[in-house]
Amino acid sequence: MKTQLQEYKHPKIKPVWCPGCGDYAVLNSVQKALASLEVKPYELAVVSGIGCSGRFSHYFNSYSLHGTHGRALPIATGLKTAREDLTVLVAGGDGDGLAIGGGHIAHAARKNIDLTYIIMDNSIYALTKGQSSPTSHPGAHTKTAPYGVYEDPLNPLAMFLSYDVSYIARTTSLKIKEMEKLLTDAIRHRGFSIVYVMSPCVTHKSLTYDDIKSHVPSLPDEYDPTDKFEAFKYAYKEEMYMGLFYKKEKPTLGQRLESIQNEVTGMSYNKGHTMTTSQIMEEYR
Ligand SMILES: Cc1ncc(C[n+]2csc(CCOP(=O)(O)OP(=O)(O)O)c2C)c(N)n1
Ligand code: SF4
Ligand SMILES: [Mg+2]
Repeated sequence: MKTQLQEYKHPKIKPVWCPGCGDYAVLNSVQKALASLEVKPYELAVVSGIGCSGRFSHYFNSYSLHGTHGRALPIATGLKTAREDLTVLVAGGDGDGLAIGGGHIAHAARKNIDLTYIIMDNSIYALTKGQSSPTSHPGAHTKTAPYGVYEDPLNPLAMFLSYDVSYIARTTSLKIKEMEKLLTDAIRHRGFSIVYVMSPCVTHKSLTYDDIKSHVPSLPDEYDPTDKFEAFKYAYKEEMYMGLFYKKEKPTLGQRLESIQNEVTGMSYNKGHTMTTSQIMEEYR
């Protein structure tokens, strides 16, 4: 029987984000994407970092874990390796994922672990009341830069491309239909996918709905998401292009480990006998 949208929502824990926060639209779109893919709540695990966006995992009626700051990806990597059968989603903010946790993206990409990472970027550390993040706009006034942000911002898309993340999309809480479609596609993708969402914060106003409205063209129809050089070109454009930037098919971590396991367990060792892993281990006692 088809799972109803309501069944993904936690029966008791309701979102406590500020009214108008961009993260509501992300939560709703993720739950709609799961319903359209018919992922059952008991087949789903959601892991999140710390921040307003880090509350994401609370709101699911599924396996969920609110991890430590910046460590959602390694936690999810362990979980997915132990339970290949689960659909694993990872969620967090620009501070959690691009500052303290930024180093983990490269390694999730190298493994091509089959996870979907949803990054809600509001250009600020919102939960802790407005410190600069790696994507804060130069010159913006924040709690840690009262005279204006004095560092260059990261270009997250270029970073994901250089790590060869196998599915990279940028979208925004303002384009709900497009976000839902990209999330569905990313969850379906076999490998490490990132859906990078520009999600306004109405309280700290570091990224506002107006900022986004004036900047969000979609990638052109003729755009080829398998062309990495073209993807870099669009990642560096001043306008915030939205859509699927890059997609590549390559073996997932699960497939790589399975092929090693098959090779070892099927190994014919000296005497022409096929040996099990425990028999091979016995040889080393
Ligand atoms: C090790 C550690 N350092 C710092 C903090 C404090 N802290 C909590 S959330 C946060 C930033 C969150 O920013 P972001 O990931 O952008 O999430 P947002 O609140 O903007 O959604 C920080 C620095 C912490 N919880 N743990
Ligand atoms: S402070 Fe900003 S990011 Fe946090 S819940 Fe409120 S609007 Fe959302
Ligand atoms: Mg943030």
